[in-house]
Amino acid sequence: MQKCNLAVDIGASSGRIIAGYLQHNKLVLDEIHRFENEMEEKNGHLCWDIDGLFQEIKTGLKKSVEQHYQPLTIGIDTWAVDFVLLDQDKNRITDAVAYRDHRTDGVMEEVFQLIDQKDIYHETGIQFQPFNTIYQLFALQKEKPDILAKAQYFLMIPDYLHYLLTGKITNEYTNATTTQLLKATNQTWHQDFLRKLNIPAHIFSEPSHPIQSIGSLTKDVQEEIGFNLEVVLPGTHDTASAVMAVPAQDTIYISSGTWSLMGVEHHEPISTSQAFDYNFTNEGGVHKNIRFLKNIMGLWMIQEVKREWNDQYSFAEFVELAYQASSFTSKVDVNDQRFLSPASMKQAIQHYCQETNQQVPKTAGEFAKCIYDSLVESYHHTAKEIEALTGKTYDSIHIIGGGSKNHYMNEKLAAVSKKTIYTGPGEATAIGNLLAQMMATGQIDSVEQSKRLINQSFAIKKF
Ligand code: ADP
Ligand code: LRH
Repeated sequence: MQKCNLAVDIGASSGRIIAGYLQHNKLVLDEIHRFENEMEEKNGHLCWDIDGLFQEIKTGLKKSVEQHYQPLTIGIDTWAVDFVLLDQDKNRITDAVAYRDHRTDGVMEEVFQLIDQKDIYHETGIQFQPFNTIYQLFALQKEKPDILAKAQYFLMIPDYLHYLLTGKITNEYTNATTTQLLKATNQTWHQDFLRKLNIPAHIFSEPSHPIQSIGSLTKDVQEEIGFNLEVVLPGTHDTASAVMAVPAQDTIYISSGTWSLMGVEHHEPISTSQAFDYNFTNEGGVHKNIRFLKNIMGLWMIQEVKREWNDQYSFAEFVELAYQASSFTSKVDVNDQRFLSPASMKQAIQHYCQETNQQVPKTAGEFAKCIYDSLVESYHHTAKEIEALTGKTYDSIHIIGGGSKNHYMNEKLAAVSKKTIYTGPGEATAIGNLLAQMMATGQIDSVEQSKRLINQSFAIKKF
């Protein structure tokens, strides 16, 4: 039996359970289980199948033993901002509504009537996204005040999955920062904002920092899977775990998946008026550092086009089709809110091109090239904003996550940015999650050692 740590990494498009262990100064990964994740309509809202995700985690735990592993610890990370509420008996009283649901349409502006927008930014350092938890909670308060009145516990998605495993209530820090309800100065819940929005303060618990054990499995889970192990908090925000696995420190990174999260690691928040104008965020890092970055609409756009094409082409095939559509040059502003949750991504892109008097894409290759070129243009522009905001010039960009396999975009970004582009690892988020567990269990003792380990263990490509 090989001893290992288990990372559960669930992104908006898929989840995976990866076993990791150290061997000959290398981090070895083995994918135990992979499953789809998608939103579904439920009670009039777009929701995640949270019970289904928990089943997949238990399936992964059972498979790990069948595959001859002895897992010592497990930690879960997922996408940010979404949450559920529990009542006083710790029963779930809300669906896991997804951030692309339309319940937050126009809500951000209503909140600005109650709290000055600039105050929100200066106090929290978090960028404005219509789906931030603060706006989701306000939408819920308007739609179902009785539910908030009954609520006793606020749990973000990974907190809830950790609760189902252990029975322990935590509000993990890195993910809590994405609510836009934590004070940047002392990492406590913003009592004044909560009061102004009529959100009960008692549902939140003091944020727990990653790299610590939260307990072992409940009796029920132990009986079902047949063994016990410790649950260790990683950076439960997937992007926080991903940033831990950027192979270098003094570089711009792009965590490229459903979203493209582009930024730098910083020692303190930058919440100047220029950062406000450029809408940059200061999310909490695993080592209490700051993830200074911007959300860019990301590969969600090609995921949706792929789905509308009935999955006729794989992601790798879309990349090849983009090369073939070389004469197609139309581009869109990827951060236009129309692309956040459109009924049809293809139509949303076509309308944008029509409105801006550009050639309208029709073939799969034209759509792919339009999306990739537009994302690259946005990366190039964002790199300049990062340099202006930090007052530093960066020679390189590290691309991590599933999107780092898109060599069309990698080549294009190298050409337009004139920076060295490094790509990989593709499973950066799961790696960061594992590194946190290995730090908590004394297998790794410094950030430097973890960066060295990544470089020794994974092939990093250069463009
Ligand atoms: P998330 O965890 O945010 O759901 P991932 O990190 O798994 O996302 O990345 C998914 C994205 O990676 C897909 O949208 C796709 O565009 C890209 N991708 C995955 N495999 C390939 C491939 N073989 N070639 C090109 N792109 C790929
Ligand atoms: C990426 C991510 C991102 C958030 C978004 C909701 O998966 O966590 O950092 O902004 O999902």
